[in-house]
Amino acid sequence: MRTQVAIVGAGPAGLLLGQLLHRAGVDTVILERRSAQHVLGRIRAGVLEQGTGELLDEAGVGRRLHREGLVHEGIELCFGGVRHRIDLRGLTGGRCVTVYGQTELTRDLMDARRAAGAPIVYEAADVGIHGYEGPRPSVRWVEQGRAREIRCDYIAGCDGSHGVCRASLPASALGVHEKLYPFGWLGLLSETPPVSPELIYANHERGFALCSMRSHTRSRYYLQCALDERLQDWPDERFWGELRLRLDAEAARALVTGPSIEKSIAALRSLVVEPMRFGSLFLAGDAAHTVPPTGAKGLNLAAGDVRYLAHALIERYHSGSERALDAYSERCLRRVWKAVRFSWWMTGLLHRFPETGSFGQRVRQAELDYLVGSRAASAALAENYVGLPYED
Ligand code: RFL
Ligand code: PHB
Repeated sequence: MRTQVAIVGAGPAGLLLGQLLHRAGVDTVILERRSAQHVLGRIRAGVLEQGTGELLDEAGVGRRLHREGLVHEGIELCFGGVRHRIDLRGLTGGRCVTVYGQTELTRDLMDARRAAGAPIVYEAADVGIHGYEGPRPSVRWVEQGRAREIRCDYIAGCDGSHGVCRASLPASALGVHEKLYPFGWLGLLSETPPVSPELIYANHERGFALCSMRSHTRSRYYLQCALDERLQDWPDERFWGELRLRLDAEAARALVTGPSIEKSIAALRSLVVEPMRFGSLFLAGDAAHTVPPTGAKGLNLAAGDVRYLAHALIERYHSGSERALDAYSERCLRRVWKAVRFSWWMTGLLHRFPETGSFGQRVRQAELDYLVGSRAASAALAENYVGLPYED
């Protein structure tokens, strides 16, 4: 078997890359370790930057996003028991974000790939990448007990933070920059109307809380929790009670509770590996970097990498030029580091860090106060939240 680009991983990065390349006449094969159902069952991101929406339009998969996605022109910061609105649209010259679940986006991309008849192998076991340093790259895997191999020109490592592509690289070739945070997020999804029309990011002495949503009837809430917290210790009533305590009085009163559909705990970390290219292997999305979810950047960064990679591969196949492929890693990393910085800053601003004591908490309060009182500081938050521009 042979293809032009072998894509490892069918999360949003792999599927979107496949779709952009397919529309430009570049052949791809996608290999995914899990089943399609498993991939669709993961509840993750919810906020798309405008630039991500534009890329989905370019990929021809933006129709349902525009029909069903909720355009948000602002977010709210809650501290000291009071909510303050950040006017995203007003502060960024008209830019907004759209609330549209990663699950929905993944479904749209899966449907598009099926409609295109482009190959995708689910439940591909023991995926291994070979020869990417030399002239004959290939990917091998096991499919229903049979060993398979595909030769290709390029390999796209879109296999997330626990994938095989990054793990296959020699440690000496990689620069790894990591920061772990001393807490996690406990998330709950429920079939209840959102507490407020816009997202609420709350800083409270009991810890951070976030009120998000998936639709007018489905809510997504998060609580900062200890790293050793166990799900079984968090029955729904305890979650709702704790959330109420961390919100302002009006939101606490308005909160509609109901049975959870999903509950999970995620540790928070920042990680970047450099470079993002090794010979004919290109890393994209969570395979190359992880950000804490506070700034809603993970999925959007994955889309940003894919945008640069797809355009570079299309240029290579259409004009023979490798210029954009050669610039890929540096170009991505410039944008990635800015989002890493923003996510780290938002995390520091809004969470409770017990080890920094009362001094740290008072400095955070002063910064929040400054932020909502200064147009310049609010604008800096807003322009990062809606997404920084691309280089081309
Ligand atoms: P994914 O989605 O992890 O997909 C990688 C795919 O590769 C497969 N795979 C393999 N396939 C073959 N062989 C192997 N050896 C393989 N190993 C792995 C996996 O099964 C999977 O299908 O990475 P991708 O495509 O780079 O997408 C990244 C995003 O999923 C991620 O950044 C976001 O979900 C992060 N994130 C958020 N991002 C946002 O932009 N906005 C948000 O509001 C937001 N909220 C969040 C989040 C992540 C969260 N968690 C769970 C950490 C909220 C949370 C709670
Ligand atoms: C979500 O809806 O899951 C979500 C929204 C905003 C974030 C993180 C997660 O910053």
